[in-house]
Amino acid sequence: MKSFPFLFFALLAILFTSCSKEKTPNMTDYAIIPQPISVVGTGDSFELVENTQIHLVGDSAQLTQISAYLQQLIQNATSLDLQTNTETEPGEGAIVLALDPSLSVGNEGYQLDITKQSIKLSASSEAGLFFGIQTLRQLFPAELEIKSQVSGVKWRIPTGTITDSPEYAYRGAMLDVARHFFSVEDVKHYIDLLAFYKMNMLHLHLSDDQGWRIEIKSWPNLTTIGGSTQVGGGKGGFYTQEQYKDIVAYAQERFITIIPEIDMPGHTNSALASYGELNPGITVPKEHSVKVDRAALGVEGLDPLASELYTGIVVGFSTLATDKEITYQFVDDVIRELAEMTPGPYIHIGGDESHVTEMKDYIPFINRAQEIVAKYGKTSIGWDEIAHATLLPGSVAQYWAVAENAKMAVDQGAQVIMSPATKAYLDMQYDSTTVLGLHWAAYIELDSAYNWEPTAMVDGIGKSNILGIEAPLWTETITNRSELEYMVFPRITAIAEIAWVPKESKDWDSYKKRLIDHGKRWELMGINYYKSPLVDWGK
Ligand code: TNX
Repeated sequence: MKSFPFLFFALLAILFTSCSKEKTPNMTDYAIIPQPISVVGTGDSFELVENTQIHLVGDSAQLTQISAYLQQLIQNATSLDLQTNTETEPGEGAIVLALDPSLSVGNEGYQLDITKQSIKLSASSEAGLFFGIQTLRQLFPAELEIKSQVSGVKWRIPTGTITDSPEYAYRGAMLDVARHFFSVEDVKHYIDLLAFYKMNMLHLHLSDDQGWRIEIKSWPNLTTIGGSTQVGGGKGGFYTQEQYKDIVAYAQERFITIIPEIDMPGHTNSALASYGELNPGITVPKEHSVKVDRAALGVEGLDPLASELYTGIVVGFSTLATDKEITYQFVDDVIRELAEMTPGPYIHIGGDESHVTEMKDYIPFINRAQEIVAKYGKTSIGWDEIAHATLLPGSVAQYWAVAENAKMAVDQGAQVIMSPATKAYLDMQYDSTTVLGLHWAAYIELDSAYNWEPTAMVDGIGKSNILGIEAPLWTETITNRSELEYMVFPRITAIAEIAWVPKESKDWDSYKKRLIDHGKRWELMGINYYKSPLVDWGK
């Protein structure tokens, strides 16, 4: 009986440690997408409370803006109104955002040190801090994503250290606002979702046969006529220059660069319907052609060669008149106005599927378009077909369909953006039962969207030739925000992980598990996502 008290206490101790073990958060179990390079947990937790402060270290106007972003994010759900300070030493319980140029975490990398007493996020650039905040956000309970006050949640995160930086500099998505128009609010919503996954490029496909979506002051019919409809014959729409600048600024605050695309010389019917001078004489496919209602649109003096508007989805029937000088005046004006309101380095000139432009006309056209882009201080991106032309130094080819084109671009010294239609196209159906989308390239289930390797797509194109990855969403069949979300989620997170994580660290099983938590977050955010049967989403 003498050993009884000992046994009793030993049992109690075992019980205690096993219980507290269950409660101990382990940072490595948290579902972060994209998976950070290094996560080391220390088994405790930090809790946000009333007097937690945000402490800024470093001198940068953007730092204040980043801190306001974090403050707002936290306030939405927690209703904690965290104060920001720069003067004093960080007190107990502070969130420190430190800009430290000497930190060697790469241009967009960050380090996150969380202890029981404080959170310290450091980076050598503002972008790094912003991406670190996205990681921090994913460590909080999913309810943080609710935009209104939540009660009964302890705002705790696990302690430990995360060191992280991206594999590719270009991590992008494309939204086709030409086939169906999307409002400024919809685009901003998409920008917010991309930011959550550390994407840093949004390519806007601003013109196509069915619609012209950006105001060009020197060619006003482009929007009054060219912007007046869309696939299926809806009323279409366009962004005024003010609205476009507003989108650009919104994206900039989220460290996302807007890349505007004017697709040329094919995919231009909306321009040809607006200005007959640009039309070499093409007519639109009879089915889905719509007469321009000049009286209703208030346009006069339309050139007799102007084509009709087009609301179908056939591709490849249109071309600009590549032999007319006015065409180059048009391209010059459009690029000039676009460049003036685009702070990012790139302008996308399209160049795809110009099936009715002869190669002998296509090549000089692309050469001249690139020169015009360069004249206004920007770098050209074009779909892989542009490799037939002489690429200017720095021009980028976007691989979507033809491997030989991508290889030709690389042989000219260009870098490539990887957007293989069979893997990265978000408009491809998940399987044969998917109602939205197309399947000309492939059915792309989640595993297919995740399990591909950019450096293994084209013989002779390796890591150093690849600027990054982009997932395009073409919108022939996508008409609104909810449909957009359904095609984008969850596949965009697979693309984000491919773009951020080195290939050795990619892990389908781990990704699939982490998605379960993200599914919960999407539900709280009100996102309509595809519940892939490959993921155990839970109830
Ligand atoms: C091909 S991808 C196109 C687009 C279509 C898309 C539909 C590319 C450069 N051209 O015009 O919208 O397929 O998936």
